Amino acid sequence: QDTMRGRLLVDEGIIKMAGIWDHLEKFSNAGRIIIIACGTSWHAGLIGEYLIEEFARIPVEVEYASEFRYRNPIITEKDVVIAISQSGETADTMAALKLAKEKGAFIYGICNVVDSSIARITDAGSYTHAGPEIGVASTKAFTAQLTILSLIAIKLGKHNGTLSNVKFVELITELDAIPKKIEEVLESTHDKVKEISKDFINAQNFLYLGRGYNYPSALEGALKLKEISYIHAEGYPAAEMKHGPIALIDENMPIVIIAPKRGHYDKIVSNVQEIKARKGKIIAVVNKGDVQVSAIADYVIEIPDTSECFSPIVAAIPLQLLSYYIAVYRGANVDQPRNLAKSVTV
Ligand code: F1P
Repeated sequence: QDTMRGRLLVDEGIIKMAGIWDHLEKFSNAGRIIIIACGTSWHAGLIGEYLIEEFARIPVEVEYASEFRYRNPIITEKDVVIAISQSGETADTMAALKLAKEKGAFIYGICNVVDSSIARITDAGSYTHAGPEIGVASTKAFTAQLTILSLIAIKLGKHNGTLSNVKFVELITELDAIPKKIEEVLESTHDKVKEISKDFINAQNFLYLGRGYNYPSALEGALKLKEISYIHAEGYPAAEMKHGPIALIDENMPIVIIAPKRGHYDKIVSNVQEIKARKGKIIAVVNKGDVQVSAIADYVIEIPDTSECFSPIVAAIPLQLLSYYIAVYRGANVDQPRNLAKSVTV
């Protein structure tokens, strides 16, 4: 039945929404794909790298547009450049794109705002259609960007023969189930996250840790907290903890650890034990029914199970809620954070 549903999704053109349908050869023949973006969109780009390399086996580089534009990067006509931008107006991303275009690269855009400046200079692209982002901090655009990147990676993998038909249908079917899981996670984690937030109103610092696909989730969780609650937060790959950040851990350090069971779980368990031994306050995002991490963590937030590659889409929701409620309890304006603009045009 699942296989039938997967086939139907493909036949109905769901995967066509990824917009690369007419450019598969261009992508497949690319020497490499360079993803350029800023802020939250850059974090989506990192997950895009994991997705495209895993499923389509094309080398991917992810660059901050704000760095790329000022250095002298090697770009050739064989490169495909993917620009990700919610607003489609970010000046750094636009400048980096112009540079890549001058060197003859094929430019693909993933934007939310239709007919925005970035959308206009691209050769092709996909709109995320996430609706207007009212607040400055990017939230639903992020999950929509991840969805588009998933579709691109899966479609390319099928085209390149690096993804079997069975796996292709399995992934598409699972992606189709994500909206339901998002509704579920919003409903099931909301009150819990709101409660947890109250204990961290006066926190000075936060660490966010994750592995694999959820390393960029950790970066994004930390960025959301910085942007709207003005608490200093660092996102790190959990495996890097021992190379420095472990020195920061004591009873005053809250640590959000993203620990779904299908993402390097055993390794995460040892990270959690290391944190506990140093008395860090652990807020764990785990799958429903989790035992090992939950037994050690101080706070547990349960999310539905998904393949590791889609878990950042689901994990983003409680992370966004956590930043939101901490900011609200601190009296911050969550929609208009100080010093930030919706699109950074200079
Ligand atoms: C990039 C970005 C956002 C951030 C804030 C400032 O915007 O860094 O990720 O939340 O709004 O701009 P964009 O290029 O994705 O519109």
